[in-house]
Amino acid sequence: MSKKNTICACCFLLIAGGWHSSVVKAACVEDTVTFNPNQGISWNYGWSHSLPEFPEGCVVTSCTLTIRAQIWYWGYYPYRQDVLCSDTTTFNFSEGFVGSLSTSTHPSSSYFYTRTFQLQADQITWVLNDGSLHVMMVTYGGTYYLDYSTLEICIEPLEDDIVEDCAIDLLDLAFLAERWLYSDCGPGNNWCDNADMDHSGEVNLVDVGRLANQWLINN
Ligand SMILES: [Ca+2]
Ligand SMILES: [Ca+2]
Ligand SMILES: [Ca+2]
Repeated sequence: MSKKNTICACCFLLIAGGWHSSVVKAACVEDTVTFNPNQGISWNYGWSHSLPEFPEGCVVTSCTLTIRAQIWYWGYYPYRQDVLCSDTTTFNFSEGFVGSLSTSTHPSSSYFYTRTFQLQADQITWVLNDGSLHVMMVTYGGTYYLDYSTLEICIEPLEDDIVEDCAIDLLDLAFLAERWLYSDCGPGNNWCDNADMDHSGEVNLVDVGRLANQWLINN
């Protein structure tokens, strides 16, 4: 980035304004752990998911755990298996309960069934704090097969967050300044890496005005 361009963009940021439109992009990331679906498992079984770390300020729209499993034998009453999660490798039912597999979710012992659970607010913070979540299948004497487990989290991106990190800040301004007056923006280069916010093909005053607007709204 040249110094001249940075100064220009900063000046414009102070004087520009007024232009505004609503563009909300979906941003979901997921992590899938696969198992050997032919390998029978007895008793409790744990695994871990790992996602990128999330910056503070991200608004989570959904966070789900999807498990595909076949329950060959339920074991003793209450004929269910419980899914727990944890921030550590220690699990407890009161904070970590995610959901249950039962004879209604898995009616036949001959088939795999896929079930998706919504994580609770506290459990989502365990994902956000370092991107990782520990999961445990708790059985009551049963035997089962696991195919895969997927942890997915969806973040609501800030409008016009050029560097999509849930904050409108100097990083976005610097990024825009680096692309100042680029005129070859299009779908092929993701509109100059989001810097061409209005998709006009060029990074110019209109884009700086838009960033300024979001800056005022979000800071
Ligand atoms: Ca964690
Ligand atoms: Ca940003
Ligand atoms: Ca533009």
